[in-house]
Amino acid sequence: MTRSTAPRGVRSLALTAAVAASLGLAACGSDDGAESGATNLQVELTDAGCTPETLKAPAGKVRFEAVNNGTSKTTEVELKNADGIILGERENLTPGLSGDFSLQLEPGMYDVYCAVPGDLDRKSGKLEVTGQKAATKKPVDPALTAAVADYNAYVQDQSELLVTRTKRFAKALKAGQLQKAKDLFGPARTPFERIEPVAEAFGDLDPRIDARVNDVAKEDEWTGFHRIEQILWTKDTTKGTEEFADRLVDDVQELDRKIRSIELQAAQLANGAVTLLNEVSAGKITGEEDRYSHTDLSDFQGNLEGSKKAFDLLKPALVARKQQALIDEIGPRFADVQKGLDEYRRDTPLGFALYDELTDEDRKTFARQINALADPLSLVAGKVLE
Ligand SMILES: [Cu+2]
Repeated sequence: MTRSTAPRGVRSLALTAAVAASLGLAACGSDDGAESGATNLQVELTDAGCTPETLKAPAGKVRFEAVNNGTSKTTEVELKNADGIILGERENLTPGLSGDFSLQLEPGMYDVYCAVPGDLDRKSGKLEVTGQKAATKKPVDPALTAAVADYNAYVQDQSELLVTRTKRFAKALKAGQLQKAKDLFGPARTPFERIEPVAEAFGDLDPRIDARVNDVAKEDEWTGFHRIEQILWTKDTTKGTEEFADRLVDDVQELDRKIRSIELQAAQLANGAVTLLNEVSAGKITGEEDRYSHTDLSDFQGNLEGSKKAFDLLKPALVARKQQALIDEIGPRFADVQKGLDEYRRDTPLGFALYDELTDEDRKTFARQINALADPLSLVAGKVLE
């Protein structure tokens, strides 16, 4: 994966070192006072994973910071609950970068997984969150409960749309209608791209539906939209897609059922939107997602809509926390990215220009706009937990 620009979360090493020093030994359970009431946890990325390997924090608000002082063997950190669901993560932490996320943690054991994309064999570190579950629980803010409930409803609506459009796409594939199938490909993907901010909660359905060829260990395990895309555009036929079309319909239907029982957290909406935007500006910006069809811009549009939905739903909670200034900063930046995308709207089934029309300079402009948005957006999770 090439990176056109540095992901957000870049801070000077000097500052990181100063914070680490004030904590003594990048210790667990310390509070550097950067965010009121939060426990600050720091890990350093190493060749083998993260150090320290065990962390402890009291239940409540936790701010998690990861720093890479020079390893290329570990570039991302994920915090997972006992069910393996990713609650927060930072990616693309190449040497010299650090990144953080905040979330509210219940007592229990969590995994701190530090690796490079594609490495599935790393041993996880452990985070123990101590305290009494019911007794320490603060009353839940109704603004956050509403945000989560509304996002859940949004995710369900989009998932239903995904099933409908995927079935239509599969029907064209199985009827041998090549052009129709190509026309339906991008629009079928859009609902999935809209809910990608919380795709980590989909478990292995995410790769089954949306993996690129380089995301799978063996090519014969590769399924989903992009497997079909490759056949349609490189072989110019629907032949050979039938089996993948059936599996894709099964997988989006399974996702639709799973989504009904997914429990999201408010911080997950905000963190998920930021992670996704970082992924767009650092990875998808190269055109890697839809490398055969070049339908990337409609995916970006979906990613932007899903991220904006999360932000819009969190606004009342931000207002209640006197964060109008942050809202006023983020709002125009969403509009800037949207304006940039709107320039490529076309009157085609896809609704957008093909991505290979964009020059390197055009792509860099996009990446800059997206980073300018992701930067203030990354503060939202910490604020809503205050
Ligand atoms: Cu995707």
